[in-house]
Amino acid sequence: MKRGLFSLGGTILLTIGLLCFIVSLPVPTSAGPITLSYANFPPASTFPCVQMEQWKKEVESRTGGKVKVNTYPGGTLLGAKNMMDGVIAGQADIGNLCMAYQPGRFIVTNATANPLEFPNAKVGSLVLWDLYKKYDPKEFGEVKVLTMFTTAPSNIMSKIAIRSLADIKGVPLRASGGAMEILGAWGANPVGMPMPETPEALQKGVVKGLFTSLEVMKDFKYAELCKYVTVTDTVIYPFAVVMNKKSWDSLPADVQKVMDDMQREQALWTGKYMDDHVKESIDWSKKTQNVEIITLPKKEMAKWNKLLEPITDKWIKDAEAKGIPGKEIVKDLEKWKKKYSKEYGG
Ligand code: DTR
Repeated sequence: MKRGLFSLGGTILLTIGLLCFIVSLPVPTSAGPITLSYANFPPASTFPCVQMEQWKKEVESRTGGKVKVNTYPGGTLLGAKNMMDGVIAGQADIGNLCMAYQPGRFIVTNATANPLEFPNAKVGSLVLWDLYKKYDPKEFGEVKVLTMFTTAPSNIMSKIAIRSLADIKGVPLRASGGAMEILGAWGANPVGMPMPETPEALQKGVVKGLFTSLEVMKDFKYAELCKYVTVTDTVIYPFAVVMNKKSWDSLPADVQKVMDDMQREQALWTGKYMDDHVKESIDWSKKTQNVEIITLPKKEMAKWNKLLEPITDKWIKDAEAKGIPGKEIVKDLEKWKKKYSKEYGG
């Protein structure tokens, strides 16, 4: 009897012990992948969103599915003007912004929006990345920068034929940031607005054209309204992809390494995509939309370029007045432009 009770007691204790042990075991969390939200302002078909989907594909693949990126094109999560502050506030983990929309806030990186005759987006993007890496501008201090890239050089797309400075005089044309200064120097009437607002402004006749890279003739179907392109190959627009600092700090080291290893690679990938896509867009515009490509005679082009000379000097003066080494920065941009033009075409 005693032995029976004793073994019963032992069994109960054992059972309790076992239960306690089981309860103390950590609950296997079906945590699944780390999920990140990525906001973008223009429509899904445009180059900043093509880059976003490429980055998503690469990160998900290179992390072996440890990370899942949910993308929000077309301003569905954050728009062109509140992208940076939205990411800083954590409304999105990641966001793509165009620094040209806030020239007073992003002074250093908008140095690339001076008329420095960058030959294409590959060279522009690699130069922008070197600029960011060397000067580490404080305006990006509250975020983690994942990559930067630029557009291809800008040209005039218009409803009316512009063949001379006389033709462009007083014509309302859409642009942003440094490109506004250039239109003003040529005597046009620059009208500033982010890209997504441009289709309506063209439809309503608020503007008679726009001044940016030519892939938009296809991606935004501007070729249906603008039957003329005046080739100037002038200013590029700088972009950045930024991440909320807390979101970045919460990532495992191996995931951070994957993203860091893609920074410069993505700058070049996007430059290549942009340059190739501009060629496709021009061909499509000429063949299917009967667009006329106007090349200015050398003498005429020289007159246009002459008017732009004061712009970079003014940018340097304004930057130096704010304690930013404007002169040194422009010297570096010219040096890096020369270096990358050798490899990526001038
Ligand atoms: N920031 C630009 C540059 C630009 C060129 N192509 C696209 C496509 C989608 C958004 C922006 C851009 C501009 O506003 O012109």
